[in-house]
Amino acid sequence: MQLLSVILCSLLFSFASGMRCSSSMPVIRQAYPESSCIVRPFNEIPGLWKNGVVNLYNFWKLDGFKNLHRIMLQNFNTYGPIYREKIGYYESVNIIKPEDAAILFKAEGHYPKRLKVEAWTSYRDYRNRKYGVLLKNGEDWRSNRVILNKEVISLKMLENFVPLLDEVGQDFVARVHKKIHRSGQNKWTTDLSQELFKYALESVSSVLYGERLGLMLDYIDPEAQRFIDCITLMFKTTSPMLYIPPALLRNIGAKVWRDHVEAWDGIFNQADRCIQNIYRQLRQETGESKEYPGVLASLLLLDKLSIEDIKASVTELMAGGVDTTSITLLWTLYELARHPNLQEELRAEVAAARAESQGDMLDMLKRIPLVKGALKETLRLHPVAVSLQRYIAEDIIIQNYHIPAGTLVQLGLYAMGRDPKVFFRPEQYQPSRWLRTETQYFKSLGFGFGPRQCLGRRIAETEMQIFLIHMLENFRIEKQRNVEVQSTFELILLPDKPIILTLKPLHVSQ
Ligand code: HC9
Repeated sequence: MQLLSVILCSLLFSFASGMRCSSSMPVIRQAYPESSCIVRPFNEIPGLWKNGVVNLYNFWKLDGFKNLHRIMLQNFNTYGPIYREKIGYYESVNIIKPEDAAILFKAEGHYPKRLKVEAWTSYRDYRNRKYGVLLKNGEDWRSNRVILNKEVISLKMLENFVPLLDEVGQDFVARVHKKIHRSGQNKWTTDLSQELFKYALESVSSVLYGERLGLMLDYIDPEAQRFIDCITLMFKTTSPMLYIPPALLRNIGAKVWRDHVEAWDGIFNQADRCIQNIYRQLRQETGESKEYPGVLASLLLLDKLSIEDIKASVTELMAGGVDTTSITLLWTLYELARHPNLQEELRAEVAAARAESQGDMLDMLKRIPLVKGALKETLRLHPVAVSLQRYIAEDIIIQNYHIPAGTLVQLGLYAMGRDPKVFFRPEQYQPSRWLRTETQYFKSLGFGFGPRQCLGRRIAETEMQIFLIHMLENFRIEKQRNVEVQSTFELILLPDKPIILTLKPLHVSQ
């Protein structure tokens, strides 16, 4: 409480000077001449944006740090499909409609920029570490991103990634069978989150480094476990710093800043170890090997980015690939446990795909539209990111309001996913809704959009699809009755309580 008042006072002094985007008279673009008479100025957008400090206090009283997604939803209910807001030093215009998302992304310019997460840039500056593509902007971002795209997100790479990811998927299944066997009850009831963290880290590492960390074994490297814990802590400590400047927290020696630094230190130390290891091996290696060596070695051999740039982006991919995919898989298993008939339908699709592709995994992945729909459906109801944002590069008009270039505009992804005007019966988990192509226009945005979308997308999607294939082929997923789980915001959305699931083997013991 005392800390909060210190912060509020300092904020009052440092930010009383007002808004970041000064709104001069609206400059209406030539493209909208006939509507210019009804376009309303920026200052008339409804919402609470006049006093960031008061709003921060109210936000804090509502436990907003944890409830951001629910507060956004409520704001759309109060103000309609567009509202303006300022909390602490965080100022934005919020939108919810797919057609408005289309306008937003058309105005993102050549160098799309999302909200600057100052906690992350402050840490890099503080420790003198390079930004990777996650944090870079402008031409530096573009030139790095173009090279990384070819090695990380291009469809061509799937043939390299799939065998690596399939092996991890098979090992996960073997591990679950072992746990079931050990339980002596022919089933395993547990909170799978720790297991899924390990699965996700093992998967992303095998793609990045072409090597296994060994996390599917009984004894695991304590450093790898520490890495996992550091990522969770890093996300958790980021959210308050969205509203309160990290420089301020650092000056007053706040615990949240110290924890944040400790978390990133742990992440970078582990990633540095993995990277050094591959680097050393590459230098000792003689002759060409034909096998795919992983993203990191490919980038080093390609020799188009500096080693420091490669290290920064590879670390980001490694850190960004753990909680995000594992939580999405956990939600998916939870939904499958709640919908046994759907689970059977998916299982039938997977069995048919297996037969038709004669077990060739790359081919199989092209034959599972409903499984892919399930993942989209999970990201609709339980998105990792509550919102997508861009600082717009040009003036736009949304919902008849003029929004000047440079403004931070956010699409409320969580709110959109639950809006009955956008999705028919939004409360229902229905993967088949994604099989109809006409309904998809700017609605499936779980990985973002355009050139700034998630770089890890292809790895994440493939890793999750392969996981579901193996799980559906081997286990029936059940849950305890009557436990409703909701989301809580810790920079990414997480389940607010442990999800306890029961896995039962489909076939008599192996
Ligand atoms: C969180 O209001 C809510 O894989 C804020 C706006 C915001 C900005 C940046 C977003 C963040 C939200 C959610 C988490 C995101 C992040 C950008 C990248 C991160 C989407 C919506 C992903 C989960 C990345 C994390 C990478 C890692 C190395 C930290």
